[in-house]
Amino acid sequence: MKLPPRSWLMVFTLSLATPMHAADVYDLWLGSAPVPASANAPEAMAGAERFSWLVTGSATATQRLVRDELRAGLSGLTVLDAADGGEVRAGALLAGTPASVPALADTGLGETLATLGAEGFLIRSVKLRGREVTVIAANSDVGVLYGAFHFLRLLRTADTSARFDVVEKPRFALRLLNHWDNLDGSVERGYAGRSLWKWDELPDRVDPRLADYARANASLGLNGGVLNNVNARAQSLTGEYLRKAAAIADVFRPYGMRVYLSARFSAPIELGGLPAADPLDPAVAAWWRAKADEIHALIPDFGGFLVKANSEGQPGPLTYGRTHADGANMLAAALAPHGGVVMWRAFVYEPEHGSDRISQAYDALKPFDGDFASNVLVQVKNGPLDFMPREPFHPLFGGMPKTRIMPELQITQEYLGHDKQLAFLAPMWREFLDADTHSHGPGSTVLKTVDGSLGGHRLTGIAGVANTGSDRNWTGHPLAQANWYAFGRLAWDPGLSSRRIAEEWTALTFGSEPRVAATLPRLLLESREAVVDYSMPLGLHHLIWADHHYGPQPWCDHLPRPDWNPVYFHRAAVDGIGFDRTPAGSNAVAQYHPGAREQFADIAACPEELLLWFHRVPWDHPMKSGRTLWDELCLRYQRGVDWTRDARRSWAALADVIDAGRHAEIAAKFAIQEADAVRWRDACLLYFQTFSTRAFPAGVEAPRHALDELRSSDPLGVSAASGGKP
Ligand code: BDP
Repeated sequence: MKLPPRSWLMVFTLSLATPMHAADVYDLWLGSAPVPASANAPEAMAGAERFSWLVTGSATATQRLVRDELRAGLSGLTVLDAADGGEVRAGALLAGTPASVPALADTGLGETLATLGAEGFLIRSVKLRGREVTVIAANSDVGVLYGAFHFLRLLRTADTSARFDVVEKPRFALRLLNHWDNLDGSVERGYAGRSLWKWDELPDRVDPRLADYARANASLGLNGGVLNNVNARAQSLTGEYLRKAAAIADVFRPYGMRVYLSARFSAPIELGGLPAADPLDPAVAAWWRAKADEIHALIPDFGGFLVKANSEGQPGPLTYGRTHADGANMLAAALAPHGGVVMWRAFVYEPEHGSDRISQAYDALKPFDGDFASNVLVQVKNGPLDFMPREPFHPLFGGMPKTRIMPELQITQEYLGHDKQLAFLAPMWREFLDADTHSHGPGSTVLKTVDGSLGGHRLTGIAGVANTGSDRNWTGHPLAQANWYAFGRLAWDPGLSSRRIAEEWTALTFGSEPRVAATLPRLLLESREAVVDYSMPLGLHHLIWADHHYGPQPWCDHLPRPDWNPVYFHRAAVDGIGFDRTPAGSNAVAQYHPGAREQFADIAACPEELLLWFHRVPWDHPMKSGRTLWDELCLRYQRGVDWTRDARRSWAALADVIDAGRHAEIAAKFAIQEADAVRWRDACLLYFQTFSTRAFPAGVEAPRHALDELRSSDPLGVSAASGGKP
């Protein structure tokens, strides 16, 4: 019987609505049940199997991955190996390159393929030798793999009853996860267990989980990982550890993932016995050249080095009176013969500097615009301070037009509630990518300054500090998987909306049960702003508890460097609050291009979301709402708390449509989030009230805690070591 198209859609939807199936959090967004081969067929094909035959190659490991993913993702496929030359039948799915599936040569898609580069792909419904077929084609095996994952994602999340006409290629060349994993198995700022790599077992035993990790990344189009912490030890460059890294690279390779390493700048001293690590010393350069050769002999597709130099105690070229460019270029020269890159971090601020901390990276690097070698990318955090819940964009975006600038985002929630709070970060990253730098006049978004469209650079990249670890659910908080997903999707296509990402991830992870589909994306999309509200609203920043960075400590003033202390940043006093970064203050606004600069510097034009970042404001300053700053501040904190209660209620209402295990685990996290939000509100408002001396406005609840109690109890339940790094 021929069903009208709507019914097909219903069959499709129902078959995917498996709300109560015992989902395994380990499976991430890839765990959905196979899509029926006939699913979502266009009217013309209704009643027929839409995908009955898979014609693909099996000569390489990646080709076999493509075959296995499609076979597992679509039930009822008969696989024909292209090498056997099998005839093309109606309902065939052809997945390959023109080399691996020769029949593709007759599809007339060559011209489109020529525009896709090494990693892009197309998915098309075409007529081949008079028969309706679907084609997933690319110029490389990995491109086909990306296409296969995308195809399965579309079948699971979109109405694909029309013909396929998809052409995709990644906007960034390097799409990397930075792992801050230490060689002892701990993870700096990691909240999801231990390092996935299990260094001590390598290279003899490679945890099979690493293939699952690489697969998850490939499903998003991520193509590399930096294995070790930016606070690097030289030991990671010893032969022993390079062999371990090579074993990881072997697992990653079929998935298109390359291995990179953080390099300690002083390694020639520590490993090579040289007296110094001066980048202009020929002996130092020769040591790095030999090291690069050694690495490439073990890992032929080694990606390159990530370097944190002259920052927070790490060694670097400045120690020898040399510049950042000298250091980066020396390493770049060692890697260039092998096609490797250097990612030189811009997270530099010097203890002796004395200027506004947020200005220091720009001051340190801007003078060298144009001096970096062509295989160097300068890796810049999204904001000029340090991964706060909200920051303006870093002025180095658009500030060094002759340099390849690579954004560094933080997926792990160092300042946004670790593994305990929901903070879906796609909206934060969108806000950043869409911010207008004015570098080439209005409309010069951050994205355009880094994707090659304004600078003309072909070597582009984006990195995210990973939130993965050995926990079964990978990310600590099950909903934090959405941030790994969002980073990967945006690294491939930075034009995607946060909503689309949230909806996709929800459907892939939880199925398409309508109440889940209506509730969870909403909670995801609201969550980051809620975290801003209850922790650091209106441009406040770094009010975090020292060392572990969990919970509020706005009163903290005892750390050895002034610019590690919250009081340095909020500057609350009887006359007001905020950091004056206008020309009357630190003048950090001068680092922005005209257009952005005036907007930030003008208290009337500055977005209220960033008000206290750029301005010092009297408590009675009138806000756009008509309220005073003090009242507005109080109500923002309260609004954040209110959101956590709504989130708990909304989540509780899904108990009958989400499997019990995941539901309970996430409900428990939301309970913590509410308690934490109350703590943030009470701590910040009671403390700031000692300066403002104003009452809380109507609508703000009476505090649940006393200030003394909050000052003396560590929110993580461990004693905050004084004098440590914040
Ligand atoms: C800060 C972290 C610290 C990192 C540093 C960095 O607190 O653990 O080492 O950034 O990015 O956010 O180098």
